[in-house]
This record gives sequence, structure tokens and C-alpha cells, in this order.
Amino acid sequence: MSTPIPGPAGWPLLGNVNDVDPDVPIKSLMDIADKYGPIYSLSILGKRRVVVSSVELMNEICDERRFGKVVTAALGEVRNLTGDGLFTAHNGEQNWEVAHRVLVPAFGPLNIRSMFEDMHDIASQLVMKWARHGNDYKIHVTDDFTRLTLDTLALCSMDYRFNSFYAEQMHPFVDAMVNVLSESGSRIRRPGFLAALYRREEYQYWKDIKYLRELSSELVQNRKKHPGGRKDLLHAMLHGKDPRDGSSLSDDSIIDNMITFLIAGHETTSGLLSFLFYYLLKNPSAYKKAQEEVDRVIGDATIKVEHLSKLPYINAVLRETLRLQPTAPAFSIQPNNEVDTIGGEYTVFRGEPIVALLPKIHRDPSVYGEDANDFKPERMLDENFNKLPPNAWKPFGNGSRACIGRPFAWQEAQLVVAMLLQYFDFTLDDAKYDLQIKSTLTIKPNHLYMHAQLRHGRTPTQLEQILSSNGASVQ
Ligand code: FDE
Repeated sequence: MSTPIPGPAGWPLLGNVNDVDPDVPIKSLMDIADKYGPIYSLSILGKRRVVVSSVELMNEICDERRFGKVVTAALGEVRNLTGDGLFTAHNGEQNWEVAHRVLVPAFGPLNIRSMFEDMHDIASQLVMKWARHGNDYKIHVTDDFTRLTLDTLALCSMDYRFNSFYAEQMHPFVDAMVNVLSESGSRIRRPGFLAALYRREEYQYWKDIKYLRELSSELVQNRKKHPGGRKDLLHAMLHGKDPRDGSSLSDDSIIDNMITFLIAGHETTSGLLSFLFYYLLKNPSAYKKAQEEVDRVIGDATIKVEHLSKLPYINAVLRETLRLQPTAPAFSIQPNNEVDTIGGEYTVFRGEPIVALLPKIHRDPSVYGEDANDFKPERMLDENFNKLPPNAWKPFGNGSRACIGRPFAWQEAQLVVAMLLQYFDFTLDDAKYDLQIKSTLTIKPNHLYMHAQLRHGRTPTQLEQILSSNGASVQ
């Protein structure tokens, strides 16, 4: 016997469009879960979606023998830019298979370690910007972290410098990318027959896509002409061979994936860093423990890659931040078979996405207890983290389609958090600030501002000397 999946009643044709606020869709989905429970269904413009928000159901839908990723909603629109690149490929697409096998070693621990100096270089630029501006400067937290993550990705993946810290305006590549992403979100909310009314937006959208692909193509051709000695991700894509049949990536596939890394890695990682500072600033005892750890392990030394594995509390802070605020807040799967049953009673169909609502799954009281909504890094220290039931913490997605950039993002975040705590004391601009969330494809804090005071009475010039003695380009 199949039980109907609960959910809010919708309007004819439109379905539940009005139940999901386009400005805060994730909050809407969480509110509906509070009302209808761990599984509910919505119909959006004639298409049904099932939303899951308990660890028990998550455990079932993470079984790749039964379920696989489906590219839907805004992610489906992003395909116009990145085609069958890793993030936007449908399950089983041939180019995903090849790119995945070629890129897994490139994102492996040794390669990521070798990117440490480049990551340190960009992190030093951020540190110097805040040092030079001084304590009165109101830091727009998400903006500066986005500059950091974009510049880091572009440098580490294709040896390109956006130099975002040296310009008031973002690089045109970044503007075009941000526009395509935001349009991808808007396009799914307007039925195709309305496209004619949005001629200006459509024109800009396709123009931006063309520009992004052309610039990426130039970078690829340029590298082919002047190979140099760099072993970055572009190098891996140009020279890597699929271990299965020796095939390599086409130029188109390389371009798809170059843009993919920037898209998949910039807002997710910058959101993580922004939420992390919000939580530390709101939880002084956690802040103190994190800073004490940095002082004890790194002290006054220049941070080295070896330090990163010795910062268990900061690791726990990162995990706890992504538990409460998984910056890629949902992913969608569908049954491998035409029909399946979940929770022993609910029928689900292929073609109807099942959405894993991570911020709810990550707060399931049956796993995290009654204080699941509180920020408590201790619960994420290795000894506790390793005891979590399977699939209770999934901010990097699932199985073969999980985040390939995880070690990259982790190393970058560890480094940046450690450096910032080492050199600055932070305060919120408005001590009464309460978290507001801005949703696009990802989530990040809205209107979050803070101030940074150099520690130990250092001057910016002294800091510059310390950082440039380590080879960072901070002049
Ligand atoms: C992916 C990913 C995911 C899954 C999604 C789905 O399923 O749909 C997730 C959830 C994620 N990712 C998350 C994240 C977070 C963070 C912080 C990050 N992420 C970061 C990063 C960086 C980089 C570079 C990246 N990232 C990348 C990526 C890619 C390429 C992908 C796809 C994979 C496949 O193959 O599919 C992802 N990522 Fe991430």
C-alpha cells in the first residue's frame, strides 16, 4: 500500500509556486518541513518534487544502487554555460566519466598540498587589504571572501589572476558569471512562453555565456602554446589520460570544467567562511578556543601546510558551520528505476526529483539532539564526528557525484581561518546583528559586516614584511 506524500495544497497549474518565496527559497522549504514533516511534495508549474529532511530517509536516498543525481531547476539552466562539465552533467554522461577519472587524481591530497603557496598568496592579499584599511573599515564579509575564493580558484586551476583585491570593480569575467548564475535562477521561474518578454535579459544571458567561453578558450589555447611548468588543474585536463581507455578531454570539455570549478567553488567556499565568522563572533567561547589553538600551534610562525592537520578545533568549527549552513543547501536525486518506494510507504517516480534538504537533515534531533540548532563545534571533533550515523552530515553531496573540490575547499578554508585568527581580532559591526540569509544557487549571510584590528600592536608595514618574506605578492 502506498501512502500519499503530504504537502501543501496548490493552485491549479501554478501548483505551489506561491509557497516558495523566491528570495528565501530554502527558508520556505524548511518552514514547510516544520509543518508537513520529514517528507512532503510540492508541485511547481506542473512538476512534482519530493522534499526529504530526516537522516533516516536521507540514508535511503543516498543509496546509489537505487538513486542517482538529477540535474534540475537552476542547475539545469547552468548547463547552458557548462554543458556536461562535472557539476552539470547528467548521471552517466560519457564526458562526465572521462573528466571524473582524469580529475580525481588532480584533486588528490598531494596535488592540493602543492597548491598551498598559491592559496597563501591570495590569502595574504586579503590579510593586507584588511590590515591597511584598519579597524574603522567596515568589512563587507561575503564580498571580500568571494574575491578571495574566486582569485584562489582562478590562480590554482588555470594560473590566471583576477586581481580582485586591487580593483574596485570585479573582473568582467566575474560579473558575467554572476549574471549567468542569477539569470539561471530567474529563468526557471518564468515559463518558456514568457521568454519573449525578457528579451533584454535573454540577450545579456547568451552574450555573457559567449564571453565566458571565449575567454576560457583563449586561456586554453594560450597554455597550449606556452605550456610552462605549472602542474595545475588546467595542466591535468590538457595532459591527463583516462586510465580506462587512454582518451583525453576535448577542448570543449576542458572549458566546461574550467568554468565549473569557478562556479562550484567560489560562493560555496566564501559562504562557508562568512558563516564561520558569523558563528565565531556570536559564540565568544568557541572564538577563544579557535584563536588559542592557532596561537598554540602556529604562534608567530609563518603558516605552513604542515600546520593544517594540527588544528582539530578549527576543523570542528568548519564542520559545524557546514552542518548548520550547508552552503550548497540542497541536491536532487531520482530513482534509477521507473518507480521506487521510500520510507516503506511513499511511492516515488523517475523524473520527479527528490530534494535532499540539507539544513533540515543536518538538524535532525534524532541524531543531533534537542540542541541541534545551536552552534557547538565540540560535537564535530573527530571523536564525535566519526561516530555520526551514515549520511547525517552531507554538505559535500553524495557518492560518485559528491564534491570533487572538497579537499581544495577544505585546505583553503583552514588556511584562511587560521591566518585571519593569527593576525586579527574581529568584532561585528553591529553587535545585535542577527543572521539573515541570501539565497542564490548557494546560501550566504546577508548584510554581514565586521571590523578587523591587527593583533600584537603590529603595523601593516610589519605585517607586509612578514608575509612577503614568505613569497606572497602583497605589494
Ligand atoms: C559538487 C558538489 C556537490 C554535489 C551537488 C549535487 O549533487 O548536485 C555539493 C553538495 C558540493 N559540491 C558542495 C560544496 C561545498 C563546498 C565548500 C564546495 N562544494 C567547494 C567546491 C570547490 C570546488 C572546486 C568544487 N566544490 C567543485 C565541485 C564539482 C566539480 C562538483 C561536481 C562533482 C561531480 O562530479 O558531479 C561539486 N563541487 Fe563542490
